[in-house]
Amino acid sequence: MDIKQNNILAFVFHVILVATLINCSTDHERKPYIVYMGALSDGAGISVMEEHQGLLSRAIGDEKIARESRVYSYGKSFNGFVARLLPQEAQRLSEDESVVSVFPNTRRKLHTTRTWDFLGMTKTLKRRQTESNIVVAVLDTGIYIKSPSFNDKGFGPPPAKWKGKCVTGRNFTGCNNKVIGAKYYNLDNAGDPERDDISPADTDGHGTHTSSTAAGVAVRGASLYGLAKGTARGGVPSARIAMYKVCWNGGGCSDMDLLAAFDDAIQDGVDLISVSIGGASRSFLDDPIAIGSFHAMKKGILTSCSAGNDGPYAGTVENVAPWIFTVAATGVDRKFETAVKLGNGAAVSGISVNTFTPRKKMYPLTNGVHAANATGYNYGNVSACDYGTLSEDKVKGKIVYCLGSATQDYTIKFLGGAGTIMALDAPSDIAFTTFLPATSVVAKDGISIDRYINSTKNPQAVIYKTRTANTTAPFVASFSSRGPQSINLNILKPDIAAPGLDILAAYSQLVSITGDITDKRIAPFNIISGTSMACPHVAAAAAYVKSFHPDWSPAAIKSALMTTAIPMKIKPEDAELGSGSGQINPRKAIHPGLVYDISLSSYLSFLCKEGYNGTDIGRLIGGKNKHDCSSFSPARGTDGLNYPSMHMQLNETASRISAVFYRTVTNVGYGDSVYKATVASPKGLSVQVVPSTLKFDRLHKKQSFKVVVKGRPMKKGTSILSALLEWSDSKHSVKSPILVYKLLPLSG
Ligand SMILES: *[C@@H]1O[C@H](CO)[C@@H](O)[C@H](O)[C@H]1NC(C)=O
Ligand SMILES: *[C@@H]1O[C@H](CO)[C@@H](O)[C@H](O)[C@H]1NC(C)=O
Ligand SMILES: *[C@@H]1O[C@H](CO)[C@@H](O)[C@H](O)[C@H]1NC(C)=O
Ligand SMILES: *[C@@H]1O[C@H](CO)[C@@H](O)[C@H](O)[C@H]1NC(C)=O
Ligand SMILES: *[C@@H]1O[C@H](CO)[C@@H](O)[C@H](O)[C@H]1NC(C)=O
Ligand SMILES: *[C@@H]1O[C@H](CO)[C@@H](O)[C@H](O)[C@H]1NC(C)=O
Ligand SMILES: CC(=O)N[C@H]1CO[C@H](CO)[C@@H](O)[C@@H]1O
Repeated sequence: MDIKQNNILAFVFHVILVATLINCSTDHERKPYIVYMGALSDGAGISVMEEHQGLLSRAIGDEKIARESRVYSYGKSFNGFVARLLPQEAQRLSEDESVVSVFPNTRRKLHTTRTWDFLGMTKTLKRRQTESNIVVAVLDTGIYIKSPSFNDKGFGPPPAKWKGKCVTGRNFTGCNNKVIGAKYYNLDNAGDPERDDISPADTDGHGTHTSSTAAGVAVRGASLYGLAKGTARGGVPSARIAMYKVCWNGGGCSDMDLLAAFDDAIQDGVDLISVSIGGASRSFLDDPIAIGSFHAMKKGILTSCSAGNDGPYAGTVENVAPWIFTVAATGVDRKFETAVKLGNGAAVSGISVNTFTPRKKMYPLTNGVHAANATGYNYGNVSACDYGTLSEDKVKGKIVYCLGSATQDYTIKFLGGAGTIMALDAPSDIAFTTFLPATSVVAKDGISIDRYINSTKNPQAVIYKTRTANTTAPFVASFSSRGPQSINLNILKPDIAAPGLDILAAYSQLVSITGDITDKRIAPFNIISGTSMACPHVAAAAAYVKSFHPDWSPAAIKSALMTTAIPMKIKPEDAELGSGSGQINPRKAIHPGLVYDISLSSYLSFLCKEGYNGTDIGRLIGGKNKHDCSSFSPARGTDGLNYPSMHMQLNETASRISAVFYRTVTNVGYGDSVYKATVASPKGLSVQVVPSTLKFDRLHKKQSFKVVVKGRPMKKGTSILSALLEWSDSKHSVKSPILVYKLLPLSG
């Protein structure tokens, strides 16, 4: 979901989340739980459904109730089911040796044209024919297939490997050769027919936007009412799209629906999965996105996920499993400026997406204090123009100046105002689409406007239509969630960054551009912001790499994009906790030189090292043989994984810095080559690479090295030390950030 809607909906979703997590012993109501059983067992003689029914009967102790309580069986790509259970039944199931985890179903939230040129992927870029065999799965709010971005002119039939389906329904009459698959999941009845189409149709706009960002065809002259005019185009315009609708208007995105979509997508033959959805981080075996993407990875499918919109605060990153590509959002070199002129001739500039052209030269101007409703409720903040504090009479036809929020435009429109100027407490980089002529200004400019209002009898102002302007980029968007992560402390997340601020892409015409029913603006393209918008950029970049290297593993594709990313102009308080390895550079990523690959068994060793139950880990691969942690070679080093970035978290009491990272790189550049390591490290951090030269005499040869990081206790008040390792053969530059993070002691 884009940022603004997020603010409103987040509360609702959090309430649901808390309610389902409370283990209420007096509650005898059955609730949906997900029972996850790992990989499919091969040919044990009974069907998956019978197996589930048997398990349920034993746990519940009543065959009839057991039959009624089963909601859904997964069994295409992994094993598991959903059932309505009492807490003690869920407990009994979790103790069964065939079960990996049991967790209550929760609901999660949804988290341009120019962006691809900005990323160096121009229209004339070299592309492979194979791009049209690539299928990008998008788990989202559905799709508006009539959008010009999904025109299938010139596309042949779906690739032969495609096994997916196309479901029709209200406002969705079928697929085409661009959007080759479309399904919806409503196991939890999260879809309300009063608010959404129970079909793959997109009544929100989000899914249409993310899908077209990944793989929309080029549409010339795309804009939002003339704003951001240019050619709208996905990153891999020849690739196919498969939509799996798992998010519902007003109902959020249910865990059980997400898992069902993964179960299908993996089997359907997709190449990449893009998931712009998140929720609080959890242990991997209780997290549907971590589970689904793990089974996708096993089948060679990389999953790209949004990092979340809870920045700029530290520790907010979501979707952190090491096999997920976790994406932060950046701003591009374009901003949306909305100018204001005051009656005294002064000009002020703010940001917003204001599609309205003024009809008059000037409008009367007022502020919340002057427009207060004397007889109204006496709660609420008048200067912030809170709902219920203003007088309709004093607002009608006027531009109202309000403090502190970028969301009062709705209130002012509701009261019949002519516009709003909002002064933000903290600077923000997001331009929101406004309900009426409106802009957000910085506090300092706000004070000068307020002073002018107080200084004259008839204050006046006019708000102009938004114009685009150049700005310096890239930078991490303020809302983009930051690390460090809390699940595996020594894997750096987010992994990578891509544009997610003010992105123009296709939109659903079943909804207005603000989502509000009183808004009559229906448009084929819209400008929205979020890590949701960044995620499909990375899915597309990964698809692009895959079209050149169809045999590369998900980890190799991820490595190629991470080690060739452009390190970002970073704020010292964030460092790579904001941007990961940097902004994607897809053109470079098709020739990375070296890759850090990760095999399935390395992931399993890593999970063993992280303390997950060995029997459960064995279940993730299935098969006849019993596996447990002793079957996998033990993970070595501080992080225990061949990750393309290096990270170490210290707790408050840790004194010295001491870490060893073991790494193996595979030569994918030239047969004969010599790579030398260089390290840029800050004062107080010693980084040694052993050996510091790697010689390769053929392609695909692997070489190992270790990185020894040492340092004295960090200076008081310092929490981040960030270094950069670069392997170079003079033609390739293979970069890995090394980040040491120390929790600052709680003050007081
Ligand atoms: C002021 O508030 C009262 C109470 O909510 C409301 O009935 C009245 O219509 C408001 N007056 C104006 C002019 O908006
Ligand atoms: C009203 O809101 C503004 C902006 O958030 C804030 O600066 C001010 O302190 C608030 N006033 C009151 C009385 O809460
Ligand atoms: C303008 O007047 C209002 C109401 O008297 C007051 O709250 C506000 O602080 C004044 N603004 C400035 C910038 O002086
Ligand atoms: C903005 O950038 C574009 C592309 O780099 C350039 O052509 C244009 O002249 C710039 N505009 C301004 C106002 O600097
Ligand atoms: C893992 O869980 C199983 C079943 O819950 C238990 O029997 C076993 O002892 C556990 N293994 C380890 C290594 O903790
Ligand atoms: C902090 O880390 C040190 C070294 O890893 C460990 O011995 C200690 O128990 C940890 N302290 C806390 C509070 O976790
Ligand atoms: C834009 C559009 O076609 N909307 C239709 C969606 O479906 C409902 C119910 O069938 C119709 O009433 C709308 O016209």
